[in-house]
Amino acid sequence: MLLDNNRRNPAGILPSEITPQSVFADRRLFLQTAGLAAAGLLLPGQSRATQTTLAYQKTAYGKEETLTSLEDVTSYNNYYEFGTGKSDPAREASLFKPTPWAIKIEGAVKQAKTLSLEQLMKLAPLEERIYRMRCVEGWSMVIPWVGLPLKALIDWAQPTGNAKYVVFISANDPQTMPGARMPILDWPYVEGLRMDEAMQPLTLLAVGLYGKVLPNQNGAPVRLVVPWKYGFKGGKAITSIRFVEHMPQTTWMKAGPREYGFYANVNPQVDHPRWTQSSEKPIGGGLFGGRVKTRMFNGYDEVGQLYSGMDLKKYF
Ligand SMILES: Nc1nc2c(c(=O)[nH]1)N[C@H]1C(S)=C(S)[C@@H](COP(=O)(O)O)O[C@H]1N2
Ligand SMILES: [Mo]
Repeated sequence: MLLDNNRRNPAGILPSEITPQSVFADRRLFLQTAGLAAAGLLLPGQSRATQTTLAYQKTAYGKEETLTSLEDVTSYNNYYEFGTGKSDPAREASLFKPTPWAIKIEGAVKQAKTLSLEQLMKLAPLEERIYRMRCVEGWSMVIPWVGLPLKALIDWAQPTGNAKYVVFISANDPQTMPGARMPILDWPYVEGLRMDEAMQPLTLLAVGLYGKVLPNQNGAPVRLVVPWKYGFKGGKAITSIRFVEHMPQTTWMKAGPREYGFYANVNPQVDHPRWTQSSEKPIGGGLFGGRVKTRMFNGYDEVGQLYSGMDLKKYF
């Protein structure tokens, strides 16, 4: 049959391949878009982020710092639910749906309840805070977050006297998160803070960066930011906040108890078993692209009092 067709059509074009002009134009447009996406010019998951501008107040936090570029902040990520490669989240997170969103408040609270993203964003005025972030892997970025102090949510949640720690549970949606379909970590991603760390005014629930809502790869629609701790404390796409009496087992403690402690304070004197923590590489910057010295508590000295009397080599 194929031979017959070819005989009738010397150019070798099968009837099924003769496309009406309009369909062809559509397909060309699609291929163009796909090509741009493949070339990294259209960052998947950024359409919501690039369209939605937030209303927020500027603050003095970090205004002396040199910002990491938006391009680097949104294309070099750790988000294992979308794969373990740094460029995986920007490429793979476009199917993830950050709206509508609700956060469960549970555990040791006066009353368990749920709040929407919109309700959350009304608990306190949104602020821009420029924070230095340091990943335990030895790289850092300076990011202009938009968010509200976690303290505002905790005050609203009304924890009971039994609440000594706060647990943050990230989204676990294998349908839209290819990494979550694989046993890379013990899903869902779980992080935790001691109550006084959670109430510390620096601790932020971020809903945006660079003035716009969070791109999916950075933890849309809401993620934790704790600037004096290694990046892994900042759980992304938080679905539940649970108040508990005992120190929780977090995802990274389970994955490597010798490597990742509960506190995870940035501490240049406590090396990771496999590499130094005394210096870091600023992504996209630094003098001649080199490393800079890491500061205790990532330079946020005011948190030191939270740990007075604690042996920070033991409680790493
Ligand atoms: N749910 C979830 N949250 C996460 C991670 C993750 O894999 N899954 N990675 C953490 C790590 S190791 C870092 S360094 C930061 C990176 O945040 P960024 O990609 O917005 O810079 O997210 C943290 N939050
Ligand atoms: Mo990290």
